[in-house]
Amino acid sequence: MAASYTFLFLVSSLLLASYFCVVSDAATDSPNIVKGLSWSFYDYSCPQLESIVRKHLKKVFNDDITQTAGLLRLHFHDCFVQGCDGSVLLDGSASGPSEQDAPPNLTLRARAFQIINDLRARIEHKCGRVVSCADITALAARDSVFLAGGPDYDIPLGRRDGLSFATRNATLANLPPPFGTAEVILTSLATKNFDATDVVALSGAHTIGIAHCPSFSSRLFPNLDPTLDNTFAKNLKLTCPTATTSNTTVLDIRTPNKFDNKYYVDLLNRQGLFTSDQDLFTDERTKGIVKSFALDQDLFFDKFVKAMIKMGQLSVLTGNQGEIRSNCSVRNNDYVSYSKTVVEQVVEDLENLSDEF
Ligand code: HEM
Ligand SMILES: *[C@@H]1O[C@H](CO)[C@@H](O)[C@H](O)[C@H]1NC(C)=O
Ligand SMILES: *[C@@H]1O[C@H](CO)[C@@H](O)[C@H](O)[C@H]1NC(C)=O
Ligand SMILES: *[C@@H]1O[C@H](CO)[C@@H](O)[C@H](O)[C@H]1NC(C)=O
Ligand SMILES: *[C@@H]1O[C@H](CO)[C@@H](O)[C@H](O)[C@H]1NC(C)=O
Ligand SMILES: CC(=O)N[C@H]1CO[C@H](CO)[C@@H](O)[C@@H]1O
Repeated sequence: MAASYTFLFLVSSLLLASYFCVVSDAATDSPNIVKGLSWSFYDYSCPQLESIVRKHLKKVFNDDITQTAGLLRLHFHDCFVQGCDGSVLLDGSASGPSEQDAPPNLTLRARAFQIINDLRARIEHKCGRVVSCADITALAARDSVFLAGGPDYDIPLGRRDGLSFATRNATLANLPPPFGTAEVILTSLATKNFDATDVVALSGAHTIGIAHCPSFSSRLFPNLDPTLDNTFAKNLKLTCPTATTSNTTVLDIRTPNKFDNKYYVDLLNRQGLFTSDQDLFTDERTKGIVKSFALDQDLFFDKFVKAMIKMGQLSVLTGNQGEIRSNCSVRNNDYVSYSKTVVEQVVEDLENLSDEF
């Protein structure tokens, strides 16, 4: 009897101790959370949210692992232009040109938008219209990182969907160009409060995904950028015989579909694809950080998670701001026959997917 009480006491002390460790870790390590967002936002209104998203994405990536990159980039573009408000998802049709139509968005994947809308239908079916498209996009990016082999981490939720498009000019002004030097990228991201470590860590997202020739052909034509590794440059010229070919190539030649620290190993070997990547290993302010991430994947993961949580809170709408969009592609006001269409769609989804739940 006494022994078992002692045992229970030990166990509960251990549990308490680990509880307090977690709490104090959270207090010291966690980034600040914007007012209105929370780690437990949908715990009551949609407790299945995170498992619905993860389960569906596992299936999607089983068929095509390259979709992780499209979803990760979508969240980046959403957040950098006018805040993480889901505005990047809006179709241009209803209210004039949208973020999707500005040049940097021409290469966002159509499939990524579909996946977000598929997730929205599944979530609405389970929980009603309580989860924003901006939060779904943030969760999809988080799960893309993890399911591609990267770190798993919590993100704060509670974003609301924006009512307006970003202008074409705002889109161009907020997304830095791939031909920018480290100076350009550092200056651009500093306006959003990202420091050199954040910049190098966020650029590590280029450990997955692809790019089209025009995004890096200024390094090949008219003259070869001398910082390019010779063999790497030769192969790029085979893929891109002219500056405007629409061919694509992978961003990380070592492990193109795996979320790891090989992107930094590429940079050490002068095999970064964009000037904005490679110059991080030239500029004295970022070179040491690149090296440290190439040598220590856990360090990269740790800094990446911190920077992503920061990015995911840029100019968010919360509380009663904005709306919870029913169709991620359209504002509720513009969605005239919304209730009928959604009900029909949800019923159809339910029938088709009943074995999934
Ligand atoms: C730091 C400045 C950045 C620049 C200049 C930049 C630029 C680009 C460009 C030009 C592409 C290729 C587009 C194409 O030709 O198809 C690309 C792809 C990509 N970017 Fe970035 N990016 C930056 C930061 C980020 C950040 C912060 C993330 C995410 C956290 C990110 C995630 C991605 C991903 C995953 C892809 C591959 C997309 C796909 O395969 O569909 N990028 N980026
Ligand atoms: C957008 O930018 C261009 C070039 O910088 C400028 O000429 C134009 O007036 C701007 N448009 C708006 C609506 O601000
Ligand atoms: C790239 O595109 C060109 C046409 O513009 C084509 O001839 C060539 O075979 C393509 N190269 C690769 C590697 O896909
Ligand atoms: C969402 O809106 C788009 C654009 O108007 C439309 O094509 C699509 O069918 C809508 N989706 C649903 C589920 O109604
Ligand atoms: C559901 O299944 C029917 C056929 O059973 C098909 O016509 C329809 O396109 C499917 N809908 C979705 C959303 O997959
Ligand atoms: C102008 C243009 O081509 N816009 C595209 C931006 O990206 C989305 C998703 O691929 C397309 O649906 C738009 O047509």
